[in-house]
Amino acid sequence: MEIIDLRSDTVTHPTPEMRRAMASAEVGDDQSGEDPTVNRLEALAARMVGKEAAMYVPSGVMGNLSALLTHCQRGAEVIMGDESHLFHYESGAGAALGGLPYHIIPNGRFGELDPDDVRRAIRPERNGVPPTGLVCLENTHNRRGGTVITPIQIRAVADVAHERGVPVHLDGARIFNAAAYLGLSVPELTESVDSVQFCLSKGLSAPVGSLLAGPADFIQRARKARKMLGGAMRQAGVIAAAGIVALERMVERLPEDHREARRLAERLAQLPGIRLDLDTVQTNIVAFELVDERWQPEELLKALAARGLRISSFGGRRLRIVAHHGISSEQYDRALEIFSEVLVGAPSPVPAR
Ligand code: TLP
Repeated sequence: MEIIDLRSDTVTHPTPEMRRAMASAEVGDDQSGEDPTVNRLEALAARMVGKEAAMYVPSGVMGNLSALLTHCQRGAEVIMGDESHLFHYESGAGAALGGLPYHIIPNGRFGELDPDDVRRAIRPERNGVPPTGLVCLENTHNRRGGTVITPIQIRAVADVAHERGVPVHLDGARIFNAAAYLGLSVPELTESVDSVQFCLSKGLSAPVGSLLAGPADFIQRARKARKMLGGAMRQAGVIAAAGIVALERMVERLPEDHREARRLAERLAQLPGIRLDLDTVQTNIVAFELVDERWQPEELLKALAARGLRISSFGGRRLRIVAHHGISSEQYDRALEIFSEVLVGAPSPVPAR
């Protein structure tokens, strides 16, 4: 049986061009700064996100954690959204390993933070009151359904934080998707934040890796955090080579994923038992709620999987589909058919493209 895996864009495989680049990559000891391919990737990444320098890390979690540890002193609070990936899916690492308590404020419908909430959350400097170390934003916003925040929204939060001397970190795991949606360059989305983490291993299809970017002195200090976390590598050029191909070749095609996600969402929204806010379908993620009480979400996932369709869950009745490079238009059509077979009991006509 053919498997259509829409759980995440992290399931993407390296392209043939990436594999060729990996096989012929020039390498050296990256811990001594001697891997020419890693150096090239870091320079390219920094330029593409409009920052002075960048550091290659094995994962998005390590990129975010390195940022938290570099920006903050032990005991400082990190302000973040209650629906953020940092809060839900990163093992509470900043708190567990860095002694950084999380100060949670509500995420808006599109993953935005209200600047007034941020202002109220930043602590006064007083004995006994925990200092505020950092404000974190996320773009695109995973649990909100791949939604995008604009440069104006980012700047409004950054201005409030900076007025109080607090830096801002952007979890931009899918920042290239956000830029594609808005028709802007990534630097326009990062200019008012102090650091940004983005992933090569999601929609961009590289097998491994993320980058943390920011001012040169910040990245120099972040390298110490990466080393402490065990994330400093040796001949990492072998994997960084795929990252270069990801940045040079895979960014332009992201709108294809956005179009397929939209097409899928519009059809899904018409099926019984599904509540889907089409306004939030902006990039490659489709988040929706299973409102048909006859279905338990786990049972639905099982019924879909039995027909070859894999999707993921946000917990509760909220489910997620992610469009990505590995899936053809015909497979999206088949995915819709499977949904229809399961929820309605009969195959739906293949939608017009
Ligand atoms: N997101 C993954 C996992 O949560 C399963 C996914 O499938 O969406 N920030 C954001 C916004 C992310 O979505 C992710 C990964 C990360 C950070 C962490 O990246 P990795 O998994 O490379 O450590």
